[in-house]
Amino acid sequence: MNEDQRSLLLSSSSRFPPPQGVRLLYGTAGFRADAALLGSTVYRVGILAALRSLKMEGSVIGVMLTASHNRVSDNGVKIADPSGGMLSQSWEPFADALANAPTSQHLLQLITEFVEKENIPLEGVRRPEILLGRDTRPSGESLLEAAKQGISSILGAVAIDKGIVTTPQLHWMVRARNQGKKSSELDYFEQLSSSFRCLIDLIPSGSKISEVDERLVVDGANGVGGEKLEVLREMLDGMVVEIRNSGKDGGVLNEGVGADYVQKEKFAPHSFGSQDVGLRCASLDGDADRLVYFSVPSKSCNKIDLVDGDKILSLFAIFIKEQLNTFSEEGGENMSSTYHARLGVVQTAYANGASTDYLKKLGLEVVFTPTGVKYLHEKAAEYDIGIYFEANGHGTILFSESFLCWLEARCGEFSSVSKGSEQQKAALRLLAVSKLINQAVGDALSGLLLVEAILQHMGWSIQRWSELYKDLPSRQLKVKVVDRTAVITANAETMVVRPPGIQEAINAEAAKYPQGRCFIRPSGTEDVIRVYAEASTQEAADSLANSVARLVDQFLGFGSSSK
Ligand code: 16G
Ligand code: MG
Repeated sequence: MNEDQRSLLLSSSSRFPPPQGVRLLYGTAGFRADAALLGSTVYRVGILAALRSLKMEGSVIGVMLTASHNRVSDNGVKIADPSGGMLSQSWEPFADALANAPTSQHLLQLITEFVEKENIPLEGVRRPEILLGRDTRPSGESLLEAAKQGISSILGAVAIDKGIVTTPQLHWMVRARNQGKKSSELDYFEQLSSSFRCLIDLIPSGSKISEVDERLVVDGANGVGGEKLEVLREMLDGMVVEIRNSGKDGGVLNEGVGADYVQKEKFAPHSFGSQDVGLRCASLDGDADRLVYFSVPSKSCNKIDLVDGDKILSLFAIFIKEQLNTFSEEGGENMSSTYHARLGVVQTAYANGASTDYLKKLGLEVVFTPTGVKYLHEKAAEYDIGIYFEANGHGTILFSESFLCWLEARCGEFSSVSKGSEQQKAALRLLAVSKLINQAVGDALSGLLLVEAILQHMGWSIQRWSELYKDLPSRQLKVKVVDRTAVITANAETMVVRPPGIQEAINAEAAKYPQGRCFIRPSGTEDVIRVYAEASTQEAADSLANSVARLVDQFLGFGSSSK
């Protein structure tokens, strides 16, 4: 590292001293904390992003300022790699070390060692480029400044501010830019709206939905998703969408609103209620990378019928499978080449057991990974079509390059020999899905449009969709413990290997209840252990969750060390 670079780093970092007595971790999806603590972390992430760009031969890297569904006083920062996916896990320890370096000297030493170890061409010819995005949090603006300072403390690095965007928009832009494709926000909206239109135009003529089902009401969590959906709505003629909680009417981000609230509490969000009985409703989270649907079944209470990520996954899987089946039906063998597309479904331990049974009965290959998009995404990318969803509503569908090439070729072939055939329509639909659904990360806006297109295609109401299977009752709890890192899990978080003895105790509890299933895991975003239980009745699920929470407290709680 040359002298100019050293002194630049030393002088700029002295303006962003780290907070005292706080240890910040990159966690499941980036750093998250009270916004007041994050200035130095965001500045340092700016440095890391510039180094990552240099390491990746000048590819564009993304930095997103958001704390998703957390309260408005929090904020966070995460990094998008050149593919648009999450930062490579191999760099996470460096991110942790960087965030926690106590002084500018320590910081400089860490960077120098890392640059050497990773062979990062600091004085090369490349100009690292970083796309910056932020959600609607008031702290976003000053943290943006910190990120810019971090980026410009690597000589030659350039920050490009994309303003207020959803998390998936930023990931999409990074991916598109690195692929040499059009990558502006308008391009994003145009791609979504034109592929949606294509799916609608290909709806079989017999499919009809009733008038009441034409209307969709969306809860924008008082975050960035609502305002972006308003723009998108202008480009979608014929879609009736009402947007509430768009943040304009004084509502607070994520307070009693949003996908996380709706999914965990199973209550209608603020400004939804008895006037909405029977309507199809959807809820986004604060940065619009999660989507759940719901309906209000009766006027008498605020309880909802939740249609979660598992059911979105099931809807997508049915539709994709229907299209793939068309290729093997009569006439399909006339194609010049066949392609046995591998379709896979990826879930986590939080997936409702009823959804997994349902998907397996459809004949689908279902695999499990630990919680966190980076794990699900990586697994889904192993298939020609990999559909992944967390129950909380984060998910997407990934298409392999080779399958897309095959589809493109088939479309060309069909248009000369069997124009208008079912096979051609199926190929066109799958291509449209691959353009509509975000290939970089789960995206509530593109997911919403795909759900809407498929429901119209099937002629289904939300009630018909919800009845695909009946969720097993479940309960989630969290328990404060002395040290959550003492819990080590295995088998996609379905069993605990440490501390010894606790898994046997959990098994013994679960065995007491019909269809009882329970697991615990350390949260990656909060300092707690999470407990998930499901069983054949709500009372049983509650009771199982409570007894396992007590076990967690006995083994790991504040009284545990003296026992
Ligand atoms: C983050 C993850 C989400 C996961 C959640 C779990 C990403 C982009 N987001 O929000 O996938 O479900 O954390 O939180 O990876 P927890 O570890 O606190 O339960
Ligand atoms: Mg989110």
